[in-house]
Amino acid sequence: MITILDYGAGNVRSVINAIEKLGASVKIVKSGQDILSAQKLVFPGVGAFGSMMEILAQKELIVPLKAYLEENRPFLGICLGLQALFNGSDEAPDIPGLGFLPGKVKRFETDLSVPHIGWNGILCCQSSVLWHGLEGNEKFYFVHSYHAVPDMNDAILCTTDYDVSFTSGIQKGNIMAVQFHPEKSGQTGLRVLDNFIKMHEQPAMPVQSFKKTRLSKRIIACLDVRANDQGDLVVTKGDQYDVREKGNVRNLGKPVALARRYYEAGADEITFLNITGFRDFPLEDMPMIEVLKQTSQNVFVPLTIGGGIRDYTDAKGQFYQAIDVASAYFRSGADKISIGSDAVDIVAEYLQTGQKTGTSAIETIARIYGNQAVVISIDPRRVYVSTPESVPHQVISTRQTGPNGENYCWYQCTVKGGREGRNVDAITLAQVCEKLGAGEILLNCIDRDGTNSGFDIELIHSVRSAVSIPVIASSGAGCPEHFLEVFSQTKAESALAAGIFHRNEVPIEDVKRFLADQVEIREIGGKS
Ligand code: 1PR
Repeated sequence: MITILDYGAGNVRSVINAIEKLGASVKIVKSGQDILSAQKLVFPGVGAFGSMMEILAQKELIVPLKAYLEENRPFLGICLGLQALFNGSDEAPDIPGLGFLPGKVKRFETDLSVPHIGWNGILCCQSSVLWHGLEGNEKFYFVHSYHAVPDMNDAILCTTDYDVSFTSGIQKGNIMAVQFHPEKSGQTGLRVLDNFIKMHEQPAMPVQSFKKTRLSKRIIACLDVRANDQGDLVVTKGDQYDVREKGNVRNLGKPVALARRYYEAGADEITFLNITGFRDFPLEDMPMIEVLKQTSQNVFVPLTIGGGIRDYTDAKGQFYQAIDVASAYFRSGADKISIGSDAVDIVAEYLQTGQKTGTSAIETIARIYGNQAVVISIDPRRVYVSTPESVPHQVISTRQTGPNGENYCWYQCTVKGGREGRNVDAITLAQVCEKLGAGEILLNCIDRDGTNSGFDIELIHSVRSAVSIPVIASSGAGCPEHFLEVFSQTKAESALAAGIFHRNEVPIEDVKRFLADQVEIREIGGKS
């Protein structure tokens, strides 16, 4: 029996699913007594350090947790569950941590994008029961802006490089914790969890070791989901956002089955976009929640979901906040949510007032679930202009000239799946969203969507250069070479595709095989 400390913020369902998949039963902590009577305790910390410690205090879980740790009983902390063990964090300087290990948690200071999101390796410093069956060259999924800095080295279990070398695992007796997410790290992660469940008598040491670890570029499969005219939830795909062919919604498969296929093929992440979320409010349109629940039972890589995340009043006058929708998604297995239309309205308002309200969906969700959980999905369209001064927007010079020979363009943000344009450009949108607390940008391009003509490199380069959070390049992938192009000509951290994967024109395996010697990627076939 594995006891899980779920304090109610973020995706604990994936940890439960992973442990159950491994054949163990799970008990959720309801009170401090459940901690004291646990045989093995897993603490999957998610969200923000301050709110985590406050919730633990409100629920009177801090004293029993400290007692459990002091008794040296089997403990596995994950992500914030590692950070909580230290004295405190720069993320919430006034709120103490558990103080089990001396040291602090600090924000990454680097020119690389923060959060550190994606698949990176580990350098093992100590043998551990967690390492059974690992070769040492595996990659794990990380997502965090802060990292532990122990005062003493003796508890460091492993380190990872992200510009600096940081502590990615600690071990003191039976107390173990990892900064990465084993429940999101495919087969390798499941092995680490299984090792904790089994608690072999002897520790193990992986045979190989990297000299330095490197963050991989991520390949993301995207599933645009909506109900077709018969009312079935299907994966669809548009050409420049038009998903109808001869009047019918294109049906490219079932969401849960396709997501599983992509996971098994080596996708580093899966994104679901509920593309009619702007009119079908997700809390009334429960199938998407069901899709997430079912997917997270068998897919152990990160899941992002977008569509309809905004404040909403239903026909009976009941008011829902965007965070209610996000919370329902996180509880159902999402690791990140993505906000599209609402982000454009939030930014338009910010540009008028110059003030943060503190109440926007971006701010409220980031405050509770952490910046890394908030992705902004941008649906821009090129607008050509003859001079940079002719519009009050961030204009770029383009090599792809306009219909009247224009050498400049700006990227107009749209809402409602491209149906309406707004007076906001994509570069400004990304910058303001970063300021408001977004952790990642999913950068689509309506002109390229479904064309197989390659990513819009100029757009991606301009947006990525303007922000310090990771950018997912999206729209237009037609062959493996397009992925190489986007990774070599821009600093995008990941690239997303839909049509070529759905139609099996270019399987994910082929993209990864092609990139293998040219770009740092997570290998498929055995590892991770
Ligand atoms: O506005 O917060 O409700 O979110 C709605 C979400 O649905 C947004 O993220 C928006 O991008 C998405 N969406 C809305 N309508 C469409 C549509 O296609 N009609 N899909 C749509 C956007 C774009 C990409 C696509 C890539 C790669 N899909 O996600 O997967 O362009 O495609 P490709 O590789 O085939 O070129 P809200």
